Amino acid sequence: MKRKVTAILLGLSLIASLTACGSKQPAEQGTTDAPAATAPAASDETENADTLMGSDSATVRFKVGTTTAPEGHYVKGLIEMQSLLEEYSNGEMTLDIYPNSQLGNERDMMENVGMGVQEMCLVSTGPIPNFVSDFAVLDLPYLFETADDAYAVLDGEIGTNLLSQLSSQGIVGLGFWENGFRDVTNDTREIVTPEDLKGMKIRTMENNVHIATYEALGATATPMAWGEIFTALQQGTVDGQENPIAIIESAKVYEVQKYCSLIDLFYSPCVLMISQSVYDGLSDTQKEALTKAADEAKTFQREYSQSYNEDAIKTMEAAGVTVTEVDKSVWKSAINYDDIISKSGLKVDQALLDQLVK
Ligand code: EAX
Repeated sequence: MKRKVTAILLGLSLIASLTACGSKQPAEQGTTDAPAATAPAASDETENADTLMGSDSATVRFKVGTTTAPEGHYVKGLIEMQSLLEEYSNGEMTLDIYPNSQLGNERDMMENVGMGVQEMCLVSTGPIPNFVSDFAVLDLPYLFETADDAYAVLDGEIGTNLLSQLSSQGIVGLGFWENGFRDVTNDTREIVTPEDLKGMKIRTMENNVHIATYEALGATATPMAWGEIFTALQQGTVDGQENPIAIIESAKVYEVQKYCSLIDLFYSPCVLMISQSVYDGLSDTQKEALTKAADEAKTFQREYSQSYNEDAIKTMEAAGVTVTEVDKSVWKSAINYDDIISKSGLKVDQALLDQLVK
């Protein structure tokens, strides 16, 4: 049973009308141990609206949007954070989670969070350089060898500086969570080397570095928001798309794409964002609960994401998809940063790039 709950967020400028549901009992709050991240049986585990809405009794509620499927790694991390936030705020604060682009595409959600009309979102770095240009360096191909290398940079000085630049947009960055290494799917032929990409129309994110990279590899890059992609694949407007395995599997992209090549071209983080005006209205104790819950959920979400891939690949193979390991050194040798930087129009902060490449 759903019912409407109207929450006045801390008497601040933001008054949000929020939808909550009545299924979660207070007794469910306050889980002390963060469950260990385990590989999901993604296809038979469906999160329903009742799981996604926070406890009814919480009075400070944040709507958080993502474009991804309820079964995917973003939402699992947010569900974990919902439970931690309820615990650390003694039931006062919670998240209401809206997956599947219900609150709009990533660009729109960022804008809305910046304007304070939506409290939170979890978005990939895809649209972020359109707001804060320095983020684009994170999208360069083969920048990170391993996820651990990426975590070290994203949780360190470089990541912290990037997150703080979001304040220019009215946004507080609560941390880098994980989307993952991006692979490519298509329905035309097996892709083993960049040669096989030639002439293919590949959907990319609306991100100039990604577009320039695919163009440099000989594909025709077709940028579009995630929400439009399924129809584009079904109708053959594009031949393929690129995303981390966790997204490909949880959104069942494999049902319309026969080939998946593990090129790991970009490491894709995502950023948990909250509106600056909402954040500023919280008490120190509330901010502390929020930060603690976000940090712990980030660790959980990354572990979960890492554990997901192997099972997801098995699911795809069982569905008849040809999953191809590639020789990444061949792909790396086809990449030239100067070329990509000039084609993407990236105004690179050379010191930042040098620091990253080092
Ligand atoms: O943020 O647009 C994309 O391809 C993203 O990877 C997806 O929406 C998750």
